Amino acid sequence: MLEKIILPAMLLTAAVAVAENPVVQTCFTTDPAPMVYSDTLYLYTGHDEAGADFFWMQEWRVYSTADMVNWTDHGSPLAIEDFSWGDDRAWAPQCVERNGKFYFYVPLHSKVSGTMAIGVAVGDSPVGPFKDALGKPLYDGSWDHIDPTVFVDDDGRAYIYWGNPNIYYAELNDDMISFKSEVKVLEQTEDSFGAPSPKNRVKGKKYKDTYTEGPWFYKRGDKYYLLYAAGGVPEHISYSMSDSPMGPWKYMGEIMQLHDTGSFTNHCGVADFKGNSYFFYHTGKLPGGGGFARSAAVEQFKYNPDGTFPTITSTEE
Ligand code: FUB
Repeated sequence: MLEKIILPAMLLTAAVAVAENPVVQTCFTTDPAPMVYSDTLYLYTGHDEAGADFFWMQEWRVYSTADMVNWTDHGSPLAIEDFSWGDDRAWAPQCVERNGKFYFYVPLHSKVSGTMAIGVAVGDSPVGPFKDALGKPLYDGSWDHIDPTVFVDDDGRAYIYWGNPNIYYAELNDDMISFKSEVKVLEQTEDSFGAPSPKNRVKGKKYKDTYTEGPWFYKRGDKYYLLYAAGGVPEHISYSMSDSPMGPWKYMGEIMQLHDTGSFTNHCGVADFKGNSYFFYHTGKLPGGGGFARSAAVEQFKYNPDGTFPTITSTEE
């Protein structure tokens, strides 16, 4: 039986929802990835351990809410030990639904390559249990292979992006666990991402921005969005937009500027839920928190009339 816990996440006053951050106050929760399914918002996170000196992370966690006020802790339905070929670094996840199955994409350290790899687990429920779908990595062989983000388009075609500091992308097959297209490295330019691809960046040159990691890919209306952590260390959140799922992309600017979040990384996920838009990210603001002890936070926001993002500021309310 799942234990229902009330986390002090949101206070409702009249018709206005006010965030109380961090969302989860019972443990450290990183790299928040929201998924809306059947009237519920599920939040998939990583899990930093208190006192860690690096991102030595062992499990992913799931929370859910029907009202952005009361949150249920579903524990950890997926961990490093569920991947026979992995050994640590349970980094930024995303779960997506297709035809009643739930596909949980994760980066983890691969014993096969000795670098990072993308894995995918599958389950029949948004809260698991999940099982390694392939028994091997979906994509392996470089430290670049982190932070997968997947979106199933209105026409049923599915796409995946990931990477640090290069951006990789491909179309997935209908089975969601194999590639339909070849995997390509996206050529970054100043117009598309604020700076050229890492290999073409001139040392010491100041660019508008620099893609770093943590892409979050989705469509809203007829526009495609790629949000990402940018600027190296410390990170802010920026975004690009496109009229098509595989680009070309246009750099649009910063969403969450650099400010004192107590964490040198940031990592975003966005969802529309029950008529409101929410921007999830992480901070080091839970007591005892910091760069390796991060916590999911959320801000409600409104898109500009043309679909662009307003500037979003981190709050502790
Ligand atoms: O949580 C581990 C890593 O830190 C993630 O994969 C990155 O996006 C950064 O948040």
